[in-house]
Amino acid sequence: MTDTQDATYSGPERVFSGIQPTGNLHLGNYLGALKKFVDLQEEGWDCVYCVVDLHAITQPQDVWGGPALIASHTRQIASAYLAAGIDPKKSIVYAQSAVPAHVELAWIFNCVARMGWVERMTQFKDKAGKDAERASVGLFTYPVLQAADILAYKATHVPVGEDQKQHLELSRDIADRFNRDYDAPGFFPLPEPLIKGPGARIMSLKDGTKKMSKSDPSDLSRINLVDDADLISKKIKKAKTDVLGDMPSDTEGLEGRPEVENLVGIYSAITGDSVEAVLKQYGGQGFGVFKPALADAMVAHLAPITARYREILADPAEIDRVLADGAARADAIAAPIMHEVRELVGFWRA
Ligand code: AQP
Repeated sequence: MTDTQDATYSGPERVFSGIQPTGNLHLGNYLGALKKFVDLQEEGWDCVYCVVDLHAITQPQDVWGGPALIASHTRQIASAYLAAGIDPKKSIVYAQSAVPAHVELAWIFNCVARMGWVERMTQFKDKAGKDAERASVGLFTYPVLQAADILAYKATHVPVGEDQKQHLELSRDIADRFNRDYDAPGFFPLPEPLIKGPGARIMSLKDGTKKMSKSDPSDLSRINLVDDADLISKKIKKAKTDVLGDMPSDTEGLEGRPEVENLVGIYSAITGDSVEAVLKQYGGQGFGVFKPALADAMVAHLAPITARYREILADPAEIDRVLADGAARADAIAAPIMHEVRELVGFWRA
C-alpha cells in the first residue's frame, strides 16, 4: 500500500485521468498529462483514460464548439491518446458522458462537499474571470465532478499537470468526508496526484508567468500537437526570452528568468536530459543556438505523433469502436461501485 490510501483502503491501485475536448491539444497537455498517461500504462498500471466532455460543457458553447462539434472534438482527443501511445487493449479509453456513474456520483458528492471547500478553488476564479456571476453553476462545481470521475473507479493515482493540484486535494477531502459521513472507513481511496517530473507546468511562450493554455487567444503562446515543423520553428524563434542575453550555465542563473526557465524545462522534458545537463551544454551560448536546437528536438519528438494522429483521425469508425468498447469496460467497473454507493447512502431499492 502507498500513502495514496487511508489506512483502511485495501482495494487495487488504479490510475484515472482525463482531458477536455475543448480544442487542439498543446505541448502542456502532452508533457503534463498525455506523456505521463503513456508512461504509466507502460509501467503496467491499470489505467482508465477519459475524454471529459461533461467538463467541456461547463464553459460557453463557443469554447467547445456546441452540439455540432463536441462529438468530433471527443474523437480528436481520443485519437491524440492513441497517437501518443495509449493502447486501448491495455488501457480503457472512453467518453465521460457515455458512462452514467460520473453524473450520479457527482450529485452525491455535491451533497458531501462543503461550499467553503469549493469556493476556495482558484481555477474557477481564473476561468470565470471578472464576470463570475455569469459563469455556469457547472463551472463552479467542476472540481466535484472531477472527484466523481476519479472515485467512480476507486482510482488511487491521478496523473495531471501542476494546475490540477488543488482539485486533487478537494477529491481527497470529498472521499474522506464520504467515508466518514456514511460510516464506511476505507470505502473510497484518497487519490494521490502524480504531478512530479518534467513537464508538470509548461508556460506560455509569450509570458513565462502564465501557463500554456488552449484558451490563450494568441496561437503563438503555445505549440499545438498538430503544428508542423515550420510552424514549430517559427513559434520557438518568436518565443519571448529576456534582455539578459546568453543562456545561464546553472540553475541559479535561471532565477528571475521565467521564459528561459520554461524553454529549458521544455527541452529537458522532451529529450529526457536533466535541466543541469541542458544548462551545461548550452550555458554561455546565445538563443540563436539554443532555440533551433529546441525546435529540432521538439519536431523530432512530435512529428511521428502528429503523423499517427492524422492517420487515426481518418478512420472515425475505428475511433468509435475504441470509445464504445472503452465505455462498456469503464461501466463494468463503475456500476458495481455505484451499487455500493447507493446502498451506503440508503436509497430505496425494490
Ligand atoms: N501548461 C500546462 N502544463 C502542464 N500541464 C498542463 N495541463 C494543461 N495545461 C498544462 C494538463 O493537461 C491536462 C488536461 O487539461 P484539460 O484540457 O482538461 O484542461 P485545462 O487544464 O483547462 O487545459 P488548458 O489547455 O489550460 O485548457 P483551457 O485553456 O480550456 O483551460 C490536465 O492534467 C492539466 O493539468
